[in-house]
Amino acid sequence: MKIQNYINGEFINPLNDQWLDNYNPANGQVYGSIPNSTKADVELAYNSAKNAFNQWSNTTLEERSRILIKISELLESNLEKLAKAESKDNGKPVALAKSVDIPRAASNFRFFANAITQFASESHDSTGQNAINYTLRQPIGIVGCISPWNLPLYLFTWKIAPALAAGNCVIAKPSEVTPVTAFLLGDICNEAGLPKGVMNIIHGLGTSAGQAIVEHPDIKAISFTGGTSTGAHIARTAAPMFKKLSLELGGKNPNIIFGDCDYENMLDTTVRSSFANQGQICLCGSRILVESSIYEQFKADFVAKVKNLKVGDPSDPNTNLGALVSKPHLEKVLGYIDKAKDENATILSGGNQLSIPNFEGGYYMEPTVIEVSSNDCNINQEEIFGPVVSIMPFDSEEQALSLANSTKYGLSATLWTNNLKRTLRMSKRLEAGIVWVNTWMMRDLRTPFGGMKDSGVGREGGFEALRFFTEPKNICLKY
Ligand code: TXE
Repeated sequence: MKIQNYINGEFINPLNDQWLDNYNPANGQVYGSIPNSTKADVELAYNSAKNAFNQWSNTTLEERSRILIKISELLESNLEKLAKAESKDNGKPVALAKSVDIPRAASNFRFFANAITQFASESHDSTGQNAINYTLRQPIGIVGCISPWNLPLYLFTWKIAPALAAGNCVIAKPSEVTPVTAFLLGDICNEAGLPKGVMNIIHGLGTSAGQAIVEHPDIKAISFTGGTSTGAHIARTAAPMFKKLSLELGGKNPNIIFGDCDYENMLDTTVRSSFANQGQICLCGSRILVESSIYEQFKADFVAKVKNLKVGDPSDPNTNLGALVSKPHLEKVLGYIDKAKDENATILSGGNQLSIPNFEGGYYMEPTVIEVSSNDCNINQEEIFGPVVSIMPFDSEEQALSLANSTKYGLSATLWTNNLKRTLRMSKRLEAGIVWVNTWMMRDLRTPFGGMKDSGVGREGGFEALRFFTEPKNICLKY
């Protein structure tokens, strides 16, 4: 499969004619090539976006909304094809792509198509001064959207949809590891009637194509989801140009379980929050903290469930975990198991690479549960981003809070308890952008999404995303 850049509504080769291999994680085989784009390709995309901006930013909201809804419908009608493509590119189970990734991409477009028609700005009657102040929310212009490989189309569209809805033109770069569904989106945009140049998709490495987007002086806002160190690098690069930044970065999320919770629901959801998408979701609860009174029971029940998870062929509907996204990533995750052993942690389940019959070259790994005695170890402090969770006990609410907050990250936290007062107390004090109580990863697209501390800056979702992708201008009118 030959992937091309999508610029000005057309599919074109990179100007340097250089290409990168694209791998199928399920079997480790190369199955396609993608452009190794550079600054010159970004410049071409920028010029096409610039030419399109005047028309798009002046298109009526009804028309913008109609086109975005059409994109959403086309994503839905291509569900099967897109889900298979996502699975082949990323290694995730087809069933997961079909039930989560692709429907969510369609929802992103539908949601922001509607949200923009409800996006109001403020006005103030400046009493006693014979003046009215009102605020215009204007599109920023040309914006950059850079997304990761774990939820490829889901996160790509999470940025693009609000950017377009707000009237911007976009230069977007999917991860070089998972470019295919972003490539397929180009055709869908054309079919939906999105004017040429409004959306441009550049493929290639972060250090060249991504860096060129961030360095471009006239791309005034960057929405980025990815690793914390890459986010820090982007912030340093963008700072002298005073770009608007929204950075959604890593997590090391606590999953805090009290003895008074609804046990069966907690157990099933904790298996999911630990290993969904092979543990490669920034929201996965990778540090499980359990009240001492139920610790031994939880340990036995959880490990038994984890041992029953099926790892293998992503196209098999019974598969729970597919392949990890790439060989380097698998090696990185396995490296953390070695670190855990060095730190005398106890591997309760898994810990090894897996060879699956007929998929021998694939990047598979056993779902892994590690018991730790301290929160200071590597596996409790660093984002592993794979099918690896740690468990440890706590004795009191205060200790649970202290353990939960003792990492540099602050993306999400999950709390399992039926005690209302404790819920209110703890939710307030947890250092996280999102707190789930008695559930996990239940999303309402109207809510703000993002993290504290090293998990990023800014919030996306709902009107927060539309605020990010617009420039507020105050107009003071004296009468
Ligand atoms: O991410 P990168 P990587 C975490 C996770 C993972 C680690 C590294 O812990 O192990 O990050 O993953 C582009 N200028 N998350 O290396 O590098 C890159 O091409 C502009 C958490 O894959 O952050 C890709 O499109 N762009 C996470 C995107 O950034 C650059 C999801 C993300 O890649 C760039 C993924 C540069 N200089 C990984 N360098 C989450 N928060 O959900 C890279 N890119």
